[in-house]
Amino acid sequence: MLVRDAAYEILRAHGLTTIFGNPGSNELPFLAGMPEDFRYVLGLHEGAVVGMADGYSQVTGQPVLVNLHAASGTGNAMGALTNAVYSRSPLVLTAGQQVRPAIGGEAMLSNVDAAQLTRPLAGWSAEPACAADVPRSLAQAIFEARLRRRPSYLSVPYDDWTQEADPATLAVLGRAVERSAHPATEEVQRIAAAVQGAKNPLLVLGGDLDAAGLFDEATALAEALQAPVWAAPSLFRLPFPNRHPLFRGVLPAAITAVASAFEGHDLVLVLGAPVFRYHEYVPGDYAPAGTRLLQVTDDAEAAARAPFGEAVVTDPGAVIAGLRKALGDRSAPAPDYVAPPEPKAGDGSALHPDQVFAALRDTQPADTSYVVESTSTNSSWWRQMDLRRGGSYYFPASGGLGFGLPAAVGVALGQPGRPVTAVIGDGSANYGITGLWTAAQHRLPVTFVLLRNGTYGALQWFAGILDAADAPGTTVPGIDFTRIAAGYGVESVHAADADHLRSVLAETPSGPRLVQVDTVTTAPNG
Ligand code: TZD
Ligand code: CA
Repeated sequence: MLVRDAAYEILRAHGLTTIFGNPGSNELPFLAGMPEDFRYVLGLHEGAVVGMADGYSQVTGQPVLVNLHAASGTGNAMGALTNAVYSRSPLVLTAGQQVRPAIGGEAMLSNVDAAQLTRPLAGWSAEPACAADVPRSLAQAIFEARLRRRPSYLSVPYDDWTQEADPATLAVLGRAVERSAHPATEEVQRIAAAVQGAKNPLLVLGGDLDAAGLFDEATALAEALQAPVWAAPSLFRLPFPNRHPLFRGVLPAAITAVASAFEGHDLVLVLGAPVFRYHEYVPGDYAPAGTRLLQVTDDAEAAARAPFGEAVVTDPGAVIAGLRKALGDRSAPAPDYVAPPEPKAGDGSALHPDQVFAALRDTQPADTSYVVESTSTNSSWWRQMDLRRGGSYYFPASGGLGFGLPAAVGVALGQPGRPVTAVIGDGSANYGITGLWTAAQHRLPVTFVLLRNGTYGALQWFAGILDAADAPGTTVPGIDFTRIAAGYGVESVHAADADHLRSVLAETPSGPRLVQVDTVTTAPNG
């Protein structure tokens, strides 16, 4: 058996049969042997490749293979990798390396010091010391990604693939590595006692809960407790229905603002989130005196780096189940969902983002997965949307733009049958625009709503805060995305007004479509 055949057996055994990639010469000897039951999803830029793989991994919950070209392809992928780190997506990145005898002399396409290249983003990275160690190393890359819930990186010299595998090393083919992180009964009892003993407990729920399929369980827990719920700051997935009467919103990503939200609560229970992913730096006390914070996460690094509070590193799902049991059967009446306000109006020639999101809410199916990368429209979004199911919302987890458009492609590939709508700013779109081509090639029924305000709106808002209003480089006028879409083979339309937008969105797409709409610039908190 060749090293390459062993590699495909390992990938198949672990379910990595969809490969996202952009190949070069170093990768061809591997790809030449790709078996029939694998599919290769070609992306035209490595940022888009990783964004697609990230979306796919987030909806399937599984490791996904990413095939990059040497150091240059890896470099193009790095920005997108920052998002995969914070969404905890187990991507298995591989890059083709020059043949072994040529690496030291830095022949063209040598990946110099390859294992260092993706540090510190990749949780584990390596280049096998010899061809015989490639199968074991590939299995390790998969296990490392799964166990750490973090991307891993493997550089493989291309002369390795066609070497005969050492039969002894094929022992790795049958390996299974699973993590079981259930809390001890006493641990759950201790948390339950804290919650039941609290006068006014508050829940802070993170994106990890949605990733673990715990949206409904988290909702049931909050209802049993009748405790108010905030979503964790810098939210990348929604863990709770946003119009539920217990929902208070997404915590603002600043220390003092979070502390204010905790005012009057003697216990804050954080489930499935770091404490916390702040953004705007407003130093001060992390919490009011008298507020105890208890974090439950299976991310040991997130627990270790938190600046305050207690943490238990364990499976939040098991804790939720244990708490629900401890609380007994307190079935709450069906909640009255909070009605959205009237959308604000635009200025005649451009719509207010409220109007766009109200149109989405009223026209898109209730189970739509939204991938959002529009940074200045955050308040509008939560004001107008009504998301009641798990897997409804994806946002770039590190704030690295270029995720949204390709991730929508990956989400559609990973969950065929569930509608996907991407909401993308006219700034953000450019970082991942090549994803349109992949959507067209696969005829994916994704709606890309392009909000065109001609600005880097969020930057203009930030410029005000940072006393930098005269900073250059914050406008992006003159881009017609309908023509770009046409060039990539995606049907497109410019929605002239709110009624036109609604009638376009009401149609069920059979393939990808881009809907461009002019919007007024708003502030993320406005
Ligand atoms: N480059 C990358 C890869 N990520 C970033 N986050 C930025 C630059 C900086 N940036 C932001 O943080 S928001 C933003 C930029 C350029 C503006 C995005 O513009 P948009 O959305 O049109 O997508 P809004 O709604 O107009 O802000
Ligand atoms: Ca914009």
